[in-house]
Amino acid sequence: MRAIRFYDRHPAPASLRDEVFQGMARRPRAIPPKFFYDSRGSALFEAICRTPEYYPTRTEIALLRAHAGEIATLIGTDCLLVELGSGSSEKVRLLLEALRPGVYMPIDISKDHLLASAHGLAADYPWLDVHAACVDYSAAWRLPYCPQHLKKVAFFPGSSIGNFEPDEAVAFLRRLAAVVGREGGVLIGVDLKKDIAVLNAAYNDAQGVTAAFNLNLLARINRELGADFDLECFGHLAFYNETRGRIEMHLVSRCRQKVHIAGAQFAFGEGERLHTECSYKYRVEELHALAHRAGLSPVEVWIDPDGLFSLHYLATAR
Ligand code: AVJ
Repeated sequence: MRAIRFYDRHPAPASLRDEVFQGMARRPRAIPPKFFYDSRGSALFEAICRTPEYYPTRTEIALLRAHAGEIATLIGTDCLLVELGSGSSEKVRLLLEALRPGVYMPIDISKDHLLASAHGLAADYPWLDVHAACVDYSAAWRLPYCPQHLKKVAFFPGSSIGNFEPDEAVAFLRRLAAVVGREGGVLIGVDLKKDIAVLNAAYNDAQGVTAAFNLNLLARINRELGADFDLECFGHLAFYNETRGRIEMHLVSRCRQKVHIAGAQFAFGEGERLHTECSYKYRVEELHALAHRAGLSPVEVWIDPDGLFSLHYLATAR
């Protein structure tokens, strides 16, 4: 087995405090969803992916399984495969086996999670060169290692593109296009618009795993910033906003209360919301429009038989 390379570009620990304070000053209050993913949050997200209501993960895995051969034909072997937000490694394993890339570069904000999965993959695929990078890709970023001779392909699974506002998604895709360069590609999983009851159920699972995931954000702030959020005094709220074409998640204050974070005091009214996530859903044509604005051309799209989820291959200009 080869040693993996690791690049630590993690934002200083101050960024959680800064972004929480900024978000608490906003009306309505909001905290970016990237802070869900401490080690407890990453584990809870994996548990969400196993709930019967949360269809995206298993549907995307089935798409990758069914079309790995076609994807490999489009991309070819020996590329530099960048994976953004490398969550559970099940999806990328299917891709690695079909593509046999020269270099695999997982990028994630959650350092422990990233290292654990990078080591697991390096152990299972002795032929694979693994360069892992701890990066916040919601801000400006570059490849920490960039061999000129390899075709570069970015894999962005899980419909994480949905966390961005549409204009931000275009800016993010434009940056991805620059990262993969000429003749590069982007393989991206995107959740589709569909029956509202199916969408609402996916973010309100009966076991309450999504609620625990949402509330863990407050637990994390308690742990890392010495705050005193009482988790009993906030409720999970998730619903599909049809006008905006997105799922919204919020934490709702159950009563009037005061919370202390790193020495500062914040009052919450009863029913006051803290917005924690948007998850946009896109029809194929809508995603194509975003891609065009970002300088990417749609090459292929795969959709499951129930029309739940899409997997797009986009290419930069030759
Ligand atoms: C990882 C952002 C794609 O939006 O479906 C799952 C996160 N939040 N359940 C999503 C999430 C609540 C997920 N993404």
